[in-house]
Amino acid sequence: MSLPGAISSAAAMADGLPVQIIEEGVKEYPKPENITFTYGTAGVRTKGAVLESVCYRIALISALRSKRLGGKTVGLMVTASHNPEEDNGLKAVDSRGEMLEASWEAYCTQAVNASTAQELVSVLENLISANKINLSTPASVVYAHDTRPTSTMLIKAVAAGLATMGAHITDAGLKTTPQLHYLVKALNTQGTEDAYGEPTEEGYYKKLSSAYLKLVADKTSATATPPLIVDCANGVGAPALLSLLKHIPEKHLTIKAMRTDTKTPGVLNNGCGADYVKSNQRLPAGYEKDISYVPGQWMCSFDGDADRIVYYYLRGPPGQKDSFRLLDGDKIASLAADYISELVKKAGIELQVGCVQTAYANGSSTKYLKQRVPVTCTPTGVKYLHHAAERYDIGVYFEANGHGTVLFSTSAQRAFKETSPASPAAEDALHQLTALAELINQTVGDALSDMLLVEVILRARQWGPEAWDGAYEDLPNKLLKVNVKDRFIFKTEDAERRLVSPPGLQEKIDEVVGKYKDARSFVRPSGTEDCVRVYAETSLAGELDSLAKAVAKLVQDSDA
Ligand code: G16
Repeated sequence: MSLPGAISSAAAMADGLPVQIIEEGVKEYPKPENITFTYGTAGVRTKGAVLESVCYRIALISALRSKRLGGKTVGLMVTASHNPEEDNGLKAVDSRGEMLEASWEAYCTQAVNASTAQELVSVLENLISANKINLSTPASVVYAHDTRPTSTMLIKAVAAGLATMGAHITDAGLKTTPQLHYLVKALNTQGTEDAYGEPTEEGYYKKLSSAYLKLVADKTSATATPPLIVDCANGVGAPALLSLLKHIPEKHLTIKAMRTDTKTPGVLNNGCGADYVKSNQRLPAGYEKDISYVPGQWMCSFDGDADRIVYYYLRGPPGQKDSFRLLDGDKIASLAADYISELVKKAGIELQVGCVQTAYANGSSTKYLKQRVPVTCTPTGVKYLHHAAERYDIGVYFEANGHGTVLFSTSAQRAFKETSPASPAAEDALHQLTALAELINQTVGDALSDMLLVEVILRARQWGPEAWDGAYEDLPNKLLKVNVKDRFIFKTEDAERRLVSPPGLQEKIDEVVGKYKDARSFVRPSGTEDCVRVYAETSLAGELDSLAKAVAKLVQDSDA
């Protein structure tokens, strides 16, 4: 531990914060000048090289969060997920495995920007008094990291912050983000009747694989021949996928893992990964020569920390015009919501299945889903979708970018186990629902678990790519990034569908959009990258580029 004065027990803190040790920590991990950090969509995210002070300070807050929750374990994940390799970040995970309680985010932002140790201590003291935190309560924090080169240096700062607060520390090492969320929930429920699973990486693989094998035991593969090609984004999803596959006999899942290089500098998310494929609506770079085209072959891409997944296939040889077909988060949501609703009906139980999307959801997907289940729209960010999904008995939530999962309420899970089936078909549906609730990582979107879910549904339906793709036709859509001087002047309302600032810009966007047939466009600041995102959707493919560029130009001009 780099901080010699780290205190060893919570009891030593009963009289107040260890101010002197915090002062040493602030010296050891000084805040870079002229940088303002924000705890945004998914924690703090920026260049990895400038993040040590952020890691040290958020670790202090995490220990306080654990104390506030009576000593339950909370989590910290060092990752920048879909961002380029030189970026890094820190996300805080609450005790049920969900994202940090929103009201604490403002304290995180204040703490990471405090310019002196005294200022930092006063932010922490405000947090302690507003939340009535008893400092003598023990704290427990588990942390993990992805494969980025800066992760090793950053977890040292995390560990130092936790040691400053005398927290009980578990270093989970290299993990996917959803594995860390799983560990937090599993640690806190261990030994209770709600035990989520064995709190180890191995326990995670065992839980997913045994649920999967129950669900596919008697079904032939829809994707096994040819194998499912998985682009691991050259990230932590690669070793995780290989470990998972050790638990699943090849006859039940055949995978060809691609982009699995976690060692060569610069390759993470570079020309590959879910964000590249979704944003560019094309195969990972180089696939044209790296894969031999087989009609009907399924492919999917994870992102850098394996919390997103998108599917795709080719309708003709690679490179042939319009042969690439994307099955993104919206298509996965539709597949899952449909299948689960049908099972609920077959089981003969009264449960509300609902779906949660964001403004990025393709208009066709929303129309399709609304004809089947209630649909809610929230701002971007898993934290918003997750809470909205909790309001349904079974809440399916997916962002178009492939980040999502399904939540089963406690009463729904009880109904699966306690309902007396009226027929063998109902009994089978209840067994399937029970196994699905085990298979799906209910803490957060999880590429591995979502991949198994898709596989289960495709086998049950005996669907090939066209059948799934045929559910609805996406409206032509485009996502652009615009670099601006200060993205924080862009403020939104109505689940990010309209801008309230800069003044007058929304009216100009409305005017432009009005010139196109059945078109839609919105602008919002990214919470993970230093840019403003422009989304455009039209009914006529030929008009798409012109609309997206026109709105992007309005954003650029407003910044002049
Ligand atoms: C994170 C969030 C997602 C969000 C994405 C992009 O994903 O967890 O909810 O959609 O960032 O956010 P923004 O448009 O604000 O930059 P990930 O996979 O990068 O952790």
